[in-house]
Amino acid sequence: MKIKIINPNTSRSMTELIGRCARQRALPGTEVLVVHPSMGPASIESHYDEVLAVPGLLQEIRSGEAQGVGGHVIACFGDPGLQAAREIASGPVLGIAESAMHLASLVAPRFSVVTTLGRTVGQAWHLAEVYGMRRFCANVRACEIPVLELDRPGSGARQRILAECRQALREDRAEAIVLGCAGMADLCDELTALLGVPVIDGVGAAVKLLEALSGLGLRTSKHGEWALPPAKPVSGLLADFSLLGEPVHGAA
Ligand code: 5HY
Repeated sequence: MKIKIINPNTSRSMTELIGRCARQRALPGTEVLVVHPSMGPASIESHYDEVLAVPGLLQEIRSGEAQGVGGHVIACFGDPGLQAAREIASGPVLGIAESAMHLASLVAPRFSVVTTLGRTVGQAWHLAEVYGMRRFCANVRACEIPVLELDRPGSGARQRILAECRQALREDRAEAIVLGCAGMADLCDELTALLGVPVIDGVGAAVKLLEALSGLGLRTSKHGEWALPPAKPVSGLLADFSLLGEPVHGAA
């Protein structure tokens, strides 16, 4: 199968890190495309950033559909634009937060999320609520590390994330850790070995879930809420996003 992973921010270094981690997890027969939009914020650390990232993300979903990809991953822990992406895609679309939380709930009764900035903690709690994961989510912790500092040499990010994970196991009674940023994906195996508990990275989780869905022949239901949106004129800067004249999925 061919999957397309979209880093919704526009930082090439993060896209490359996401690509390396995704390809490590993918089966030999899975072709992995990894992209970021040509427009949007360099990192996503606020509601404003998330909204600005969605148009470029949806452009990549539409081009992925034209490329005939079997599924998409939105590789940002806020799962920006996930529902809209599902409306315009025919294959499955997975967000890394939803994917990581669900897999964590299968291997531990309680997990803590360790993420970047404190201002994004509320969104992670909101997603846990929306995904029905509140009863598994012991806590959401922030390391106060800006997203683009994660892979800067000398930032001390790895040590701060490890310390926050250890506190989660001690203080939250967490029995697994969910990494709350796509930029932490490369720390997953090391943290698993150091902490001795399951550490779930959403990039790898989403890749394996897409492979599972593909193996079961499961695609996004077009029966109701996630059917293609009603076509209508769209004006101004977003005019190209009008679906007027768009082929209907599965139409003959
Ligand atoms: C992410 N931001 O995974 C989120 C993490 C966050 O640019 N990629 C980003 O802090 O919400």
